[in-house]
Amino acid sequence: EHFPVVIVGAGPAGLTIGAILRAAGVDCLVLETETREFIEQRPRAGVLEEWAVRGLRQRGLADNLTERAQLHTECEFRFGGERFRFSYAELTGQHHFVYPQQFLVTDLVREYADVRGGEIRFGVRDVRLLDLDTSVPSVSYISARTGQREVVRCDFVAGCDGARGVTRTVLPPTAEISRHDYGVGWLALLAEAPPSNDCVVFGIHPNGFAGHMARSPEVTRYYLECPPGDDPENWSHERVWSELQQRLGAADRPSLTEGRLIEKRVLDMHNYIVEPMVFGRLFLAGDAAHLTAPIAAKGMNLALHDAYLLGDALVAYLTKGEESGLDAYSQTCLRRVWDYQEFSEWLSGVYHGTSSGDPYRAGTTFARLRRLFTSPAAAAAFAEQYLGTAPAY
Ligand code: RFL
Repeated sequence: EHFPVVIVGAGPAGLTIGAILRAAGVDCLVLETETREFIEQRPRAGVLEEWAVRGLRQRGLADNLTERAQLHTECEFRFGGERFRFSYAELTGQHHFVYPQQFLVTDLVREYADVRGGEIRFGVRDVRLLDLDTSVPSVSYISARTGQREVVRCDFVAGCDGARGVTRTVLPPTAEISRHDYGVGWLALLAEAPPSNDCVVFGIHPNGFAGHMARSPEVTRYYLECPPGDDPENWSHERVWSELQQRLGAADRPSLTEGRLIEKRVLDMHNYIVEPMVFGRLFLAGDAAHLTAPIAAKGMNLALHDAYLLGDALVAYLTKGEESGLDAYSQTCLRRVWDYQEFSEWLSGVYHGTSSGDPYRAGTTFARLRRLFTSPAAAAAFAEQYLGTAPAY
């Protein structure tokens, strides 16, 4: 069996690449360890930048999103019992789209498989990559259907299997992996409760950071800074809501609307970046190549950025023999990755400075926050990075 491209992983990156290839008449196969039902319900990210949505629209992948996504124009910082509104749309004319990741994945699966006729093999196990440094690589896996190991030959492998995948593990020792550990954990929560504010809220509090992000009229995502490696069981319903009320409280606002917690997991906040994102005929995309802790809500956007570039570059090569897109792929992706990494680093300083127990870090945190609300230049710079700039190409 032979496919021009085998895509490992049916997340936003892999499915977008598949949809781009199918639209250009390039055949491909997607391999996914989970079931379709599982990936269509896995809640994660929710924030999409304008250029990322434009990219989906240009590729015919944003019909449902355009109808259902919420537009966000402001965010709010709360500290010292007060709240400070940051109206980024007013400053830049741009906004954020809020569209839960599982909705996007559902749309992409439908478009790739049901509309464009692409094949996905779900429930595969033990994916292995072979002969990547030749022009005839192959991928093997244990099939859910037959229980047997099956081998697919291909011209290219797209490694889109996320942070816990296997494609990154076959890189040679020459690949450089940079890591950064923020030294904090975030308790990621989903509450069956309507949002308690009309925009995203960042609580900067001596007890730790807290975040409030609408996901839908019925569900709200919350984050609570906690020690890395903390056990979610240490966080009872009562403790969670009491900390959220404290850390997100503002004197002139009613308390948060509480609800049942339907997700409660600790994320150890860390990042990694693989350079280059290419090894022979293997091209990594999305979290497989670079993990960005959800501090600045950038991960899904970066996954889409990679997917647009790799999808277009593979089409150009496989249909016209043009190599320039594939040659530039890693470098172009990494420029944006590092830019977003740097912003996450800056924002982490703001979120975690006052709870660090270090009065020096608390002092610089407040200086950053004051600057944001008193200096138009600082506000413009923040808005630009918070919203992400459109790619130049
Ligand atoms: P994904 O979405 O992880 O998809 C990878 C897919 O590969 C499958 N897989 C394999 N398939 C075959 N063989 C293997 N060996 C495999 N191993 C794994 C997996 O089952 C999965 O289906 O990666 P992709 O496509 O690169 O997309 C990246 C995004 O999912 C990720 O960056 C975001 O979710 C990060 N993120 C956020 N990003 C944002 O832009 N905005 C946010 O607000 C935001 N919030 C978040 C987040 C991530 C979170 N978690 C739990 C990691 C909030 C959370 C809580």
